[in-house]
Amino acid sequence: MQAWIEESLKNGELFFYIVPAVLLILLFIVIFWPDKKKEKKEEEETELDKLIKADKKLKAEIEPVVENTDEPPFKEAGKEIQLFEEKPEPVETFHETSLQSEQPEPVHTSPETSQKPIEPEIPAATIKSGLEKTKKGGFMSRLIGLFKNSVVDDDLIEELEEILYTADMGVATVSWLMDLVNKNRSKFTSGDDVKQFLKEQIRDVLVANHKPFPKITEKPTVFLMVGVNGAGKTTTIGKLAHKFIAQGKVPMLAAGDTFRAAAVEQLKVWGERNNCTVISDKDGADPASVAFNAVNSALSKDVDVLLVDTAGRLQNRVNLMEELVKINRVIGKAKPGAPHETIIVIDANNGQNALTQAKQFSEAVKVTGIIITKLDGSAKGGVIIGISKELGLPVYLVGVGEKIEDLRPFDPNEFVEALFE
Ligand SMILES: Nc1nc2c(ncn2[C@@H]2O[C@H](COP(=O)(O)OP(=O)(O)OP(=O)(O)O)[C@@H](O)[C@H]2O)c(=O)[nH]1
Ligand SMILES: [Mg+2]
Repeated sequence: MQAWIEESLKNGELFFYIVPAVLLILLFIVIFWPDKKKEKKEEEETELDKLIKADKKLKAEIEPVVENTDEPPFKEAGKEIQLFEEKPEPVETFHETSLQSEQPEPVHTSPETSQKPIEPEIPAATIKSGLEKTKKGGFMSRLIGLFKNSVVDDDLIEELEEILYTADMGVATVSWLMDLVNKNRSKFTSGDDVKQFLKEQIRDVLVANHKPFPKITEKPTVFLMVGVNGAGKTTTIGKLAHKFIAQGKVPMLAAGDTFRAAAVEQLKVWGERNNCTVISDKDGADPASVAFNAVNSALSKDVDVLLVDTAGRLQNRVNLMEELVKINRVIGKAKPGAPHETIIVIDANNGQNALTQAKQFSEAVKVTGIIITKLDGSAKGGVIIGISKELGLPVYLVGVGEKIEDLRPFDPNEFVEALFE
């Protein structure tokens, strides 16, 4: 070997052939030696590509479901959470392990989905919002159209009468209004004059019969709530208790509806919501005795207002109306002068039947005022005009929704302005 090296050195082969050949081989080795790190990185990238594709596929499956919903946006957020909870494993591992740095779109940490859905601020219902249906779908939309006429002719007067008969005011109130219109016809030069005239007549009759909701003068002031089935008596009691508490008063509730199995429970729920005492007995107990015990209990405690619930009853059921007379009498025995107010609760949807209800309940017990419920769900807001005109009873409050705060004082001016706006 040594001899060969010496020989090569001498004849110059070592530098011309052998050394360059060795260097060349080394160069090849350096170039083509497998790069483990690079290979590993490439493998990771391929894995990442797979995961990104999987992510896109998953989103494509989810998004159409969310877009198609008619729910408001806060519910969509809720739905997103629901959907991801329904497919927990693949989604969670996927986002936690591989996509966090590449695609910062984590499902569980995004502001829309990681927090609980935020309830949008729903503005409190008002008489105006409660009249929406009466205005859009009821008689008022037709009346407003009629008032746009520039000429007051026989056709207009005829149509006016026809529309008023559909307004749930009752025949007597329509006749009274039409008499006034006919007497003053020469004064009207346009449909708008008729509108202003009608508006003022209605305002006058509502204002004349108006009384604000009574003040608490005695301890306990007793309110007896009456009305047909499903009118909203129990719900209104819950809303009233809430109002009294807001005024710093102490209310007590009496479960005088012992007829319907779930009625006592329903009142107890309102009692819990308002954190106030509910006096009750077992189902089927005598409602008059419940009312009697409740008044005595309210007298012995520092209670400002006792709200007595009663079972819904049809005004033409004689025995049920007699039961109401008994409840009324027994309350008076427990506290002379009570009940201070007997309020008939009327569902606005009953339309003209509300007049019959109010009349017949008034014949059995001395009704002192009216609460109209469900104005928000009814196109028959005109019933308030008929009740006021025919019965001369004050409409104290109006229910404009199912929530605890959806009970508004009835303001005749606010009502008329909202109706004719
Ligand atoms: N939209 C709307 N719903 C109301 C209003 N007042 C009551 N309700 C609903 O009307 C339904 C009947 O209400 P209740 O309070 O149970 O009626 P009730 O007169 O006590 O019924 P009975 O005890 O069966 O005679 C419930 O679903 C209430 O949520 C209101 O002002 N607006
Ligand atoms: Mg009830």
